Amino acid sequence: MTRKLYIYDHCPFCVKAEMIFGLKNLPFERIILLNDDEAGPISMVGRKVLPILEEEARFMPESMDIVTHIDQQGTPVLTGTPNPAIADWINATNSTLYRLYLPRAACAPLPEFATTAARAYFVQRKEEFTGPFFEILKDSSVEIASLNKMLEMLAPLIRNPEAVNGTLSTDDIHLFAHVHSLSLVRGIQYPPAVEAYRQAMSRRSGVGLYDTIAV
Ligand SMILES: N[C@@H](CCC(=O)N[C@@H](CS)C(=O)NCC(=O)O)C(=O)O
Repeated sequence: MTRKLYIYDHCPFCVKAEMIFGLKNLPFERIILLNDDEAGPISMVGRKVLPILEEEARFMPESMDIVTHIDQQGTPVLTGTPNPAIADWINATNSTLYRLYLPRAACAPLPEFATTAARAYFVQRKEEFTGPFFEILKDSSVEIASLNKMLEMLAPLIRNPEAVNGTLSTDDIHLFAHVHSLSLVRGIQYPPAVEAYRQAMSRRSGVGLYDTIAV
């Protein structure tokens, strides 16, 4: 069976959906839509949202529904118990991360922004929430320092580079998607435990980091 996963490369929810295929070594067709393609997702699930999984002409939205569905094919891999401290850490860093991330994603050489119109669509919609991107990009030093401090607090929570709590769990899906977005921000300093985790999860999930295009 060929499964198709419709995604935007920059989208952390799409990263979650992609990860489970890599973690389970299951093949899939990776299809990146232009960010201003409204008709495509609407024709599949009735609203403009990605990721979407297409399986035997049926369409499934919602990243964690996709993760659960794919994990249930054969032997599940996400068998570990989540640690609430990981969700707390993600929540505590979420707004700072996405304030830094969105303007950088908007400049990045990603396929969903292959046309000027697609990039402009993203900028216009996201700036409604964040304010002008150019203002955010002028100086990120305070936010970067705060994230660097938070990463020092994440390090002791990582029990194993191969799985944050020792056994793969949904925490790995949420945490790696988060640090994947962070990899687009230049100047972030990763404590050794966090660096080992980023690299191991990138390898295991097949989702590459943005380090080489960080802004
Ligand atoms: N709850 C959804 C949220 C997905 C979501 O918000 N996706 C964003 C991209 S990161 C989206 O498609 N937003 C509409 C848009 O970009 O126009 C999930 O977990 O899959």
